Amino acid sequence: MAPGKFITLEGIEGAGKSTQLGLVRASLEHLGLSPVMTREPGGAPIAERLRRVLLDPACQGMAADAELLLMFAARAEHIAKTIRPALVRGDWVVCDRFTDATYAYQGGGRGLDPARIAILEAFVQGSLRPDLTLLFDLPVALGLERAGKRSRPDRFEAETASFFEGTRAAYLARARSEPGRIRVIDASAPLPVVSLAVAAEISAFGAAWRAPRP
Ligand code: T5A
Repeated sequence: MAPGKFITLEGIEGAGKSTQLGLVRASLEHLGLSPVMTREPGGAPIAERLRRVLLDPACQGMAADAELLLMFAARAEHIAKTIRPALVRGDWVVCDRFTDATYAYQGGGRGLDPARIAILEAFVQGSLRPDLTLLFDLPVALGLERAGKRSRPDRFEAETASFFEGTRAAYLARARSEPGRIRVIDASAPLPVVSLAVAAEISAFGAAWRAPRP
């Protein structure tokens, strides 16, 4: 059996990833697939417990290295319990955030050295990398305005605009370095326009892999 494919969604706060997840699922189901939908941090019982610590506003002031290691601890659990078993079964996996978020938030936002993140990436993931990543890009002010409608901001949503400028810049730098994998979607556009772009990307990627091989 062919291994499944791994699709991730990325972007700064309020970029609209969660809003588009249903459409991603529907586009894949249209191709006859039953994708496993998951998220980070989280996606497995112990990883979800680590997520609560990572997002808890009461944990403000956590050391950047501790935050980085907890992200990868949650990821190790998520890969072992959810992602790898699904891919081995031949299922497709759609994940709301993955390691590009670590390069963006802990690298671009917190200022940690990407070379150290790469060491943990290799240690925790081996050769596992997403096959396709949709990066929802929009100006920081607009993302924060959209996310700001929530009553109780989590630990990351409480960060400054300059933190998210660093995060966005790191995301865009990764997209420039891996244009084949990371597809940038203009998330500042009205919802129907973003949805059309998402459906086009997913359909093109899905159809290419679902097409009968000679
Ligand atoms: N994190 C995560 C790290 O620091 N390192 C890591 O390695 C990982 C994996 C996770 C946090 O963890 C951090 C990053 C995050 O801060 P989360 O709750 O999962 O926390 O946070 P987000 O994934 O950022 O979720 P958000 O809900 O903030 O962002 P979304 O999902 O991108 O935004 P969404 O879809 O909820 O949309 C926000 C609002 O905008 C509207 C929606 O209706 C909604 O009200 N909207 C639009 N409005 C107008 N036009 C459009 N095109 C719109 N699209 C959406």
